This record gives sequence, structure tokens and C-alpha cells, in this order.
Amino acid sequence: MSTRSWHFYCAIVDNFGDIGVCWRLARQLVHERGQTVTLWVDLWEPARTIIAGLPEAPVRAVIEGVVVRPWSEAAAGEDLTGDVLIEGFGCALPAATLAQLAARARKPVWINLEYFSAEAWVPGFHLGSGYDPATRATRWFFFPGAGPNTGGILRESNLIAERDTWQASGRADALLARLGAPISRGGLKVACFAYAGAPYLAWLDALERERFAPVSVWLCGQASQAAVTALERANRPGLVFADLPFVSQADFDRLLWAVDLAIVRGEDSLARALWSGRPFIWSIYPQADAAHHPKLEAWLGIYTEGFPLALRDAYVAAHRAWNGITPPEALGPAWTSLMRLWPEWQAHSRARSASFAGNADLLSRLMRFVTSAPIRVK
Ligand code: TRH
Repeated sequence: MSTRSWHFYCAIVDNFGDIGVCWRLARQLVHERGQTVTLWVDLWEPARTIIAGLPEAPVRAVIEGVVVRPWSEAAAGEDLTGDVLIEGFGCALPAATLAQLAARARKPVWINLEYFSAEAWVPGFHLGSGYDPATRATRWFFFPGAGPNTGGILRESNLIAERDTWQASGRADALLARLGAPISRGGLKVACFAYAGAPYLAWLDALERERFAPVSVWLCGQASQAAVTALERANRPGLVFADLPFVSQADFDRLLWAVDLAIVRGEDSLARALWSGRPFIWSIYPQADAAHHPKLEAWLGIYTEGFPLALRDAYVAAHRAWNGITPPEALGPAWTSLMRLWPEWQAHSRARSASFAGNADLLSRLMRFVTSAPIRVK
């Protein structure tokens, strides 16, 4: 594919998922497809948490080949729209960008990159389009998803091979030591990156009760760290806790490759846990009107394909309790079952990772669409 110029806009609502996905995709476009990418970010400070090397002051910077700019620099007089214009998660583009889009005779391919969902409605909406009378441009809706007629899941082309090499190299302990995580040899290593409202008490009780070895619990992100501190972590002799610093995305991936089991949250860490090939629980981002519940059920329905019945039942029950579909007390029995099925859980996590990795990734699907998308000239 020829080199196109991409202008990619990201608004950071809260947390790190939006900028996390935009940054991974922007880098992939440059490194794997040789594209020219400008990533526009509205909030500089949270962007600096994810994009290492950004200067303190919000000014144009080139990081890993991606031009990163603050929205405040998006002013008339230079190209703000490129050949491909990506609106991250319906962020509503800056006024200067919209004005330029309206003024251009040859419109860019304008894509709204949506949130991942495995729900059944996604294939019907993926690559739907709408005409915007204000700019006289067509906007396409690109939905990441789990099935063939969706936008797929973000996965770097060398990720699985890199993971396999890394896991075989025995570098996990060195990584954990570097991150300041105490290592109990032979014990179960657990990483937890979840939201504030999760049933931590029920989970820690279950973890302690069902342990077949010493358990190290590495807490990522302030929400999990604060919640577990509130539960008096010192009073749990069977569990060793450590708060991890916020690490680079590369180290976050490796952390998931290093642990035996992870609790992850949001769409980006879900994908990374899937690619780890290790057992994980998805602490889904809570939404108004419990809209996240059908979203979770849809994912579980697809992800647990091929799980033996007992494993599937326990896995689904644990997710329902973790995410508030059933009461927290339901987590204990589900956890007991999961721990009894531990070798099977491990094997099926590996197998699902491999089968998902056999599907076309998000970038390939996006490139295929961009190459064939009709260009509107007005
Ligand atoms: O941060 P999140 O909770 O993001 C969420 C979701 O994306 C949600 O859909 C969105 O609507 C909401 O924000 C506003 O969870 P997520 O998606 O897993 O993103 C976390 C990112 O942070 C991911 O890219 C991994 C990265 N990360 C690190 O790079 N280092 C770390 O130490 C940790 C803990 C995370």
C-alpha cells in the first residue's frame, strides 16, 4: 500500500484505554505499514503517562516515528485532515479540523474508530456510514469485534512470536524484580488491574482459601491498590501484596506474560490478556444502565467456545460475580471450581489465544477498508 497521511484524533475521557488503543494503533501504522501519522491528543498530561518521551509542555513531538501534537495546535493554515482522518471513539473533532474538512473538495477517508464489543449487533453496524451535511463528508464507523465481519482485535504482527520467545527465555523473574514485585518461587503469581467497585473482599477470601501454593498479588493502578489497602492487606498471611508502578505498555504486556493469572479491565487490557495466553478475568468498564452486562455476556459466549462445560460454567459464574451481575458471594464457589480446573483453564487460555490469533487483526482490516473505501469528491 502506498504511504498515506493519517490524522488521528484522541480525546482522553478518563483512564488510559482511549489513548492506550490510539497509541498502539498509531505506532503500528508507522512501524508495520510505513504510514505517516499525526496523533492529536486533547489532554497532554494523561497522554504522557502512556507515551513515554513526550515533553512536559504540550508541543509537537516525534515519538517512535509518530508525530504527537496537542489539539490546541490544530489551527487553520496547515493540513489537519490528511488522506485518512480517524476520530477516536466518537471524540468530536476540533472546530478547525471540521472547518478544513468542510472546505476540502477531495475528502479524506473519515473513520470513527469505535469501542470493541463482541455483541451480535456489531457486524450489522461495522463499516456503516453516515453523510455529514455540515462538512459534506461521509463518516465510516469501524467497530472492533470478535467475529469475521467486524474490525477485529488489535494485535501487532510479531506479538505472539515475541511473547513465545520471551516466555521461553525465563526473563519473567528479572522483569518482576525490576518492577519491584517480590517473587515467591513456585507460588502463584497474580496481577490485578481492576476498577474500584469490584468484589475484592470476596476475591481475596477465595484466593487465600483456595491457594495451592503461596500467592503473590501484584496490584496495578490506583483503584485496585486503594481497594486492597482498605481491606487491610497485612492481615492476610497467605497472600503477599505489592503495588506496581505504572509501567510502559511494553512492560504491561510482559507483566501479563509473566504472571500465572491476571484480572484486567477495559478493552485494551482485555486484548492484551487474551494475547498473553494465560488465564484471566475481565473486569469490564462499568457503564450506565448496566450496558456492560450484555457486552460481557457476549464476550464470554464467544471466548469460552471449546471450554469443557464445567470450566465454562465456573468461568462465566466468576465473571458474573466479579462484574455485579450476581452478588459477590457467588465468586467464592466459582473460584473454588476454577482453581480445581486450573490445568484445564491454563490449557484453554492458551488455545483461545492461538485461535483468536489466527484471525485477521484490526490493522489489517482497517488497511483493507482504507485501500478500498470510496473517496467522495464534491
Ligand atoms: O484504563 P482503562 O480502564 O480504560 C477504560 C476503557 O478503555 C473503557 O472502555 C473506556 O471507555 C474508559 O477507559 C474511558 O482500561 P484499558 O482499556 O485496559 O486501558 C489501560 C491502558 O493502560 C492499556 O493500554 C494498558 C495501559 N497500562 C500501562 O501501559 N501500564 C500499566 O502499568 C497499566 C496498569 C496499564
